[in-house]
Amino acid sequence: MYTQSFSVPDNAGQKSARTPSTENPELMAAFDARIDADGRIEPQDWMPEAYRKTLVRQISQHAHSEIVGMLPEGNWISRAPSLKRKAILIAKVQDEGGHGLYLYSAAETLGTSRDQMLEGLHSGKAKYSSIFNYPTLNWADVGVIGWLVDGAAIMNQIPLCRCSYGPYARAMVRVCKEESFHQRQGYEALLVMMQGTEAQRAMVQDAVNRLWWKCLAMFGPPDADSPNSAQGMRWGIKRISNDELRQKFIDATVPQAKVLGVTLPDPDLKWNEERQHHDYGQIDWQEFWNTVEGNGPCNKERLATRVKAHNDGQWVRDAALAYTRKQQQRAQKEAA
Ligand code: FAQ
Repeated sequence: MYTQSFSVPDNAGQKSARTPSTENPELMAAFDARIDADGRIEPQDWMPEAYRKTLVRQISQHAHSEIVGMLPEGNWISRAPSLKRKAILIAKVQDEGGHGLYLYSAAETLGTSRDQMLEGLHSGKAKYSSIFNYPTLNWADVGVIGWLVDGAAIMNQIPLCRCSYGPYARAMVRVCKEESFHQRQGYEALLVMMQGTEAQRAMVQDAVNRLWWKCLAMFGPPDADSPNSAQGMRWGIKRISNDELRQKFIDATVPQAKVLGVTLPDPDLKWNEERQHHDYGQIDWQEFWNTVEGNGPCNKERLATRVKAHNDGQWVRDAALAYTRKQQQRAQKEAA
């Protein structure tokens, strides 16, 4: 269960004296009692290594998703159809970068360094959301990312604001506010296109057709095939299951699609009076796993772009470190 792609060394988090043996039954009982009482765990608190490891896995994957998620939309900054859309898109992509940074900071409080996490991403060992391995072929894709991808991200992230790990939960509050703006801007951009020409309407429908099923897969495998869910729920990291969130997203999106005037590409999508939910068709899980395993249409391109950006930015990190060293030397001289 803990053989995740981002493998945290077994001694991660044991650097500080605050982490006694995981065998200590008293500490374990106190931890369990806090979780049972729906309390928060903070970085200085004792926690079982498996809890720490799960959080590093999830938070770092989440951070990587935000950072890699900048790429499909970033491709459109230079091709946005107006100055207004360009300004909005620059701000949105910048927000996603900010989310990545809050999340890396939250994961660092668990005793894993940012360099370790980035190494996981750049070497292809770490996972990030499957959705960002698909191409953005036309301008409507940018609107659909806002409407559906950010929409799915919010549905998944609102419950994370109540996650048992304090730094992650607090980061999620701001992230969700910003994602909510992103979702609305995407929907508004699509509404404008749908009131435009026949060609614009066709572009929106094409983008929805290509991205709908990929967005449903963002919530992760069905509950029955989700190895991390049971323990994640027990620890109050996950509050709502993958399938339940997927269902909530579908139920919320169907009326929005109607207002927009697009057809969701699923002939089996229909309201079920008895369940009080929409029934929907089969997600292609084989295609999902193929993408998660690195073989989706854009995996290699996304990683190569990310690694190049990191390497190209080395001089900025070097300059910042040199500046800090100089400041420290100056302060020491003045204090002497
Ligand atoms: N893609 O046992 P579960 C965004 C993996 S942010 C790739 O169900 P868990 C913002 C999973 O890691 C989007 N891999 O796992 C934005 C696990 O593998 P592992 C990201 C996936 O953790 C918008 C294995 O499958 N959001 O979009 C995916 O209990 C627009 C078994 O799965 C988050 O990361 C997937 N879709 O539940 C940016 C939210 N699904 O690690 C730019 C936080 C599953 O054992 C533009 N994360 N896997 O090797 C979560 O809520 C959870 O981690 C889940 C997965 C729900 C994603």
